[in-house]
Amino acid sequence: MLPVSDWDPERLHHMVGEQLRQVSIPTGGFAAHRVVEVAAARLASQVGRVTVDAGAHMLPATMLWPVSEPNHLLISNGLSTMGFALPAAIGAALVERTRPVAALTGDGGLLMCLGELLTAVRESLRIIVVVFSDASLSLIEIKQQARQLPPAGVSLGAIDWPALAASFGVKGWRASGEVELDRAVDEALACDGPCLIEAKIDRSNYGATLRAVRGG
Ligand SMILES: Cc1ncc(C[n+]2csc(CCOP(=O)(O)OP(=O)(O)O)c2C)c(N)n1
Ligand SMILES: [Mg+2]
Repeated sequence: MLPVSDWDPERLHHMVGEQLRQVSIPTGGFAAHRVVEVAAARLASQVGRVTVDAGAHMLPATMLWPVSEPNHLLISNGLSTMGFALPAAIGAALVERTRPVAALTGDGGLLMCLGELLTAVRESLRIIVVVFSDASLSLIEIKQQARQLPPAGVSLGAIDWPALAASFGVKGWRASGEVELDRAVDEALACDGPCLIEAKIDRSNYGATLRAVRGG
């Protein structure tokens, strides 16, 4: 029998609420936490597993995606390697083919492993890739800003993600707001192979989120 917990449920409830608030700082545009919430509202009950890459987007993604079963959110914890979400989603989709897998990834991380999309195509794996498109290695950019350094080596430049997906024979959508994302997710659920949704985000709250979560 487990010993009686000495955790204070009220304090715990307060702490969780505070952490959720820290990753949900509103912006004037389409913020990453809203991407997670809108995508999860439709997808969380439909997908077998969700995978998350490394970067600023992982803070709202891991905190806000509802997970009801052990091992259903996969992330490279500790080493936090980029380029993890898509290959991990391929593994998860091979293990369980009945339900789709959601892969939540930054644009930088996806670029590191994009060739794997061809593997997913070849194996007809139902993977819904959601790219947090901010044309930046945001987590590193924020750390540079925190040290009052000018941005260096963090800008990705423009990428037409739906066109890139199409060149792989993969269906793609661009969502710049909640209604577009909701519609794209709905259509993505009907795909019988991999597909890709570019969520064009406003990353202006990442600095405040990171300061709140990590204290600097
Ligand atoms: C293989 C690897 N290289 C470098 C890093 C260091 N790193 C952590 S987050 C990050 C930027 C991630 O950019 P992106 O994928 O666009 O996500 P964003 O931070 O913009 O959400 C980098 C370079 C890493 N974690 N893994
Ligand atoms: Mg990025």
